[in-house]
Amino acid sequence: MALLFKDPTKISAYRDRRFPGTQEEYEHALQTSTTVYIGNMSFYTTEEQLYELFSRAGEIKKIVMGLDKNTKTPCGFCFIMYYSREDTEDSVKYISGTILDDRPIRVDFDWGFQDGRQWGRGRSGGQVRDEYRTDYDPDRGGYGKLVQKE
Ligand code: GTA
Repeated sequence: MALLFKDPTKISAYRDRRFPGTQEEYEHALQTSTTVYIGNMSFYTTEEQLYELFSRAGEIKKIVMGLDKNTKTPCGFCFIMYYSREDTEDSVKYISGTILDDRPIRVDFDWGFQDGRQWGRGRSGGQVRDEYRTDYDPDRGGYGKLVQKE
């Protein structure tokens, strides 16, 4: 099972600019951590819905909702911590791409949750990617924040 993810460069396309370590340490964390990041969520998806869906891969230790740092309301992502690495890998393999609240969600390996990571890093409070969007997405606050300012 774990062999499938042996090459850490293939494990995730995302790089957290705020990871406090070397590239080698980052890759090691991705290979061993029991945390996944969920992206492309509706702002209206609840923790209960996440528990129901993600428990299919294994027992969940904790869910941390991603929040807009200004409004303190959900802004379309979360972190899910499992107890076992095998369940973490199953979550990425089998749940990524499935539909939740009419949206294909993305499940990505994560280096591990730390306090502070639950906040959107965009200048307007939400996720960085919602600053740059040019489409209209009613489940994620309408137009991207930069378009709204025009
Ligand atoms: N494991 O894919 C992910 C992931 N994402 C997208 C966010 N997080 C993720 N974790 C994993 N996998 O804790 C985590 C972050 C943080 C929390 C919120 O979620 O580690 P964020 O989405 O608000 O900000 O994070 P993040 O991740 O730092 O932004 P991103 O998307 O990588 O953007 C980085 C840079 O690219 C920025 O400098 C930005 O200016 C630029 N950028 C991003 N999108 C665009 C765009 N469409 N056009 C131009 N520039 C862009």
